[in-house]
Amino acid sequence: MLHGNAYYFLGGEMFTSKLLTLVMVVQPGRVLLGMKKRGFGEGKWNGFGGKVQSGETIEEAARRELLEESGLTVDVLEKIGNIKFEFIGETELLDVHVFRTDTYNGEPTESDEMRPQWFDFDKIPFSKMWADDILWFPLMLQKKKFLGYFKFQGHDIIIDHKLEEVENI
Ligand code: 6U4
Repeated sequence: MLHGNAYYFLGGEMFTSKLLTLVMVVQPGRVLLGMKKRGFGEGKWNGFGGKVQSGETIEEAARRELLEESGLTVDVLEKIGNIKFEFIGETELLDVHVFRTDTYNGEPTESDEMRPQWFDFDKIPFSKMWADDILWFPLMLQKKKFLGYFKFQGHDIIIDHKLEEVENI
């Protein structure tokens, strides 16, 4: 199924939404993150992902972005979360589809956009990550599925959020 950008009405205001992917590569006791070298989220450690292009499915986009940014391919990508982000003053919501994989092919390789590094679960650098990550990473690491909504003021402050574990996504 192909997906496009959607329109929402919230509190009488019209929002558009942009589809994005985020892939978390997990191994026993550690997770692969990338230091974002440019663009949205520059200077933060994050999973691998980006915008869904027209003509590709969300999962195809997730695989493409993972390969472009980390050099890895995967056999199984499990869909584990969906998070919507609102930024005060902006009418575009980010609709981020989160995947987890526990096996991968290749070696993590630095790209123009990302510098990959493994982090032990007890050394995840949350202070240098998006502020929402510390809230949903515990669910992701326990293989729980979740839906989230975060409202940001600027790029660092969360002023409202909802996060729920779900059975199916
Ligand atoms: P290009 O087209 O390369 O300039 P850019 O504007 O850098 O893209 P892109 O495509 O890398 O953005 O997408 C942003 C990535 O950041 C996606 O993988 C989604 C992820 N992301 C955005 N907000 C996030 C947040 N609050 N928490 C998080 N990941 C987030 O963990």
